[in-house]
Amino acid sequence: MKVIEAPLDGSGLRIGIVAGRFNDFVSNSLVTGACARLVSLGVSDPDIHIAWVAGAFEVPLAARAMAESGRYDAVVCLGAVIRGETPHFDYVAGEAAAGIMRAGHDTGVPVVFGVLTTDTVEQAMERADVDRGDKGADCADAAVEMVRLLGAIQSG
Ligand code: INI
Repeated sequence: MKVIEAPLDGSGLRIGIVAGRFNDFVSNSLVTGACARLVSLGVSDPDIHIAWVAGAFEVPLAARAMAESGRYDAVVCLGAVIRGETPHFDYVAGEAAAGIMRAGHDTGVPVVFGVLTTDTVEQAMERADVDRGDKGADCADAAVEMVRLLGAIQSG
């Protein structure tokens, strides 16, 4: 038996981040946590590019464009869809999740899902806060791990 190693080593990687401005008080925390973790994993700051879009609904298209560009090893998608604030929560959240997954599957580039879907603002803040849930950092870990895992699988 062999476990395929996927070290959390971000050195030399170029990472795209797509973030939704809607509920930007949440997205800002997610972006802060993701960038801090990427740098601590060895990604150099100039190799992290952030694209802001209007909201979660727009995230998949920008993520796909980044993935297709060939300029990024992985794309981290961040945002917050909060049920209390919208009757079309299910459409926005569902389309964002499906589109983000498709962007990754269609391009072969890891595209990580960090769009929070919560019932309340408090839940979203708790998950995004760098001193509590730090979901942005989790997504940074997932992105680097997936790049290294796919590389290890491909190289045998
Ligand atoms: N976008 C979000 O990212 N989060 C939300 O909670 C949200 N709500 O509440 O509607 C939201 N809507 C905007 C949507 O993502 C698009 O930007 C907009 O519909 C324009 O296409």
